[in-house]
Amino acid sequence: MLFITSNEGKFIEAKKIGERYGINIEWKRMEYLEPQGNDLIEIARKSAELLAEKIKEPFFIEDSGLFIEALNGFPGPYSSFVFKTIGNEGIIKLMKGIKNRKAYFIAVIAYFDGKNVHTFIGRVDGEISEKIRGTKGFGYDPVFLYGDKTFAEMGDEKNEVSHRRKALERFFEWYASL
Ligand code: ITT
Repeated sequence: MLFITSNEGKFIEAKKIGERYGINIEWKRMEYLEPQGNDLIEIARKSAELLAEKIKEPFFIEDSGLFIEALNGFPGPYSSFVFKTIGNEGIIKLMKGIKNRKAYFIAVIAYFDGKNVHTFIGRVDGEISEKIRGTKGFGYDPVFLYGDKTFAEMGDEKNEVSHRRKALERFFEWYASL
């Protein structure tokens, strides 16, 4: 099963989750055009449809984002750009003094079966930490608290509960039922 992503962290996690389901995930490292929009499902679907014009074999992509309640869902669909520009330090600064620290990650998988695109979603709820904590994982993991640990302090335990795990689980269950 081909996973197209430029993000190594996403691939490493998906690979391990796939192993539990007996699905071998191969990495195609590639940047692709992501249309702008407010809806991750639509972005993922459109990105997969555009890619399908070039890649004829079945593949999947994953569009994910961090949604912070007190910031009305920011950075959401802009998570990749925000991470590259202001990063985790920027998130901590934006959240300084804010009491409501609730946040969630969403992952949307878009699978192209050679003909049609199918989407699967996963969500995990947590909070934005007061400080950057931990060194494992990638992206926003050091600022995302799940219980009393950040995802970057959890390591492989993250794979049990993450948005990616849930989206992939839905995808693999559907795939196994075909
Ligand atoms: P591709 O589009 O090539 O797959 P990307 O890194 O650009 O890679 P997205 O557009 O989906 O991916 O952007 C998601 C952003 O959210 C990106 O900055 C990630 O680092 C971050 N992110 C996604 N899942 C995460 C996770 O499990 N832990 C921490 N950060 C995550």
